Amino acid sequence: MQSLGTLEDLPQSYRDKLTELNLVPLWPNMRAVLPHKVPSRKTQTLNWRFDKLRPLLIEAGDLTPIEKAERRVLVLANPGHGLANMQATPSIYMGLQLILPGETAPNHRHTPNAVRIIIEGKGATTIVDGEPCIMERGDLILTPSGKWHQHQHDGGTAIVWLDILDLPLMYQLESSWAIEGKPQTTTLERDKSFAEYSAAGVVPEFDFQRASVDSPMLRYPWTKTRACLLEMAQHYGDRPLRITYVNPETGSSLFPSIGFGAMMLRPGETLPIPKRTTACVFHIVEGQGSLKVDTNDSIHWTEKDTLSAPGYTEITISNASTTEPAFIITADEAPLHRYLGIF
Ligand code: 1HN
Repeated sequence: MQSLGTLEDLPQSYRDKLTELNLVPLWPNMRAVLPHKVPSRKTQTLNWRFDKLRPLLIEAGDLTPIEKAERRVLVLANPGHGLANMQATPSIYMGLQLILPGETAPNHRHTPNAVRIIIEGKGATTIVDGEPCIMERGDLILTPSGKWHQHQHDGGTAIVWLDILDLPLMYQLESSWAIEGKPQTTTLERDKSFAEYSAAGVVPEFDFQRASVDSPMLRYPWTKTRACLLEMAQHYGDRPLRITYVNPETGSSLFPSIGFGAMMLRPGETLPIPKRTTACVFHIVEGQGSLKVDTNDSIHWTEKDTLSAPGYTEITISNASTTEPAFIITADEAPLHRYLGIF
């Protein structure tokens, strides 16, 4: 590879004149923005262990009342991106949110798309544009770009969930903003959209929209996804057990930015995930095992943990149990990469 001229090769007086006119020579920076063969990646492989994190989240409940937080969240920040930038991957934000019994996280709407994956606790509801969505372990609750949402918790113990947003992307696009709203009144039946789309291949006749980029189904219950993976296992021999979450009307990803999926690892199974361009995150719903990225040391994971891994890597994920399956929810930037033609 040809080595290129550096900034220091240029006379200071010339560099000063460039700066004065807001100009930068490309050639000293060329290799940094366009490395040969493999892109540079800031995303580090890591595990935010739930057992370590949980006490700090519970402590946040004592330290900061909901009125002072709006959303009481500890952000899973990937140090590779700089902690203050609150990125798990280039375009994925993740955080663990705590709501105590009786609390309400007030109504608002914003440009970033969000999904919540429930980790523990029962009795909370997110109202999305008037529709109350029940929140149970492993469920995906969608609040697509622009939809009003508020959370309220009527259960007896703290509820904790994982928020996944395309916030870093929206922020980078200088398009991240929110509006606060008056508390919503419930205008639709509980889990209306889930009821309408609860049977694959069947859609409600009068509300069928076909073209929307947002999924019309707002709650994807874990019990259904888990049962589907177990059913697939009956038919799949030893092929990988993976599903993709889709908009039930269009078959496209839940959001244009982030794709969601789930996988089941059979007892003792090791699944190689072929090299792909996108960074990804893993949330462990059930089980324990390890994650290996390229030739790095394996990272151990267990139930409720959340992990990240950079793109352009070979990932191997293994179930350490020889008797129980493991279930994992994944999120990645594949929809965006496909749109850009780089996947
Ligand atoms: C947000 O609206 C929620 O609605 C959670 O629960 C986390 C992080 C950044 C920006 C908006 C929520 C968020 C957020």
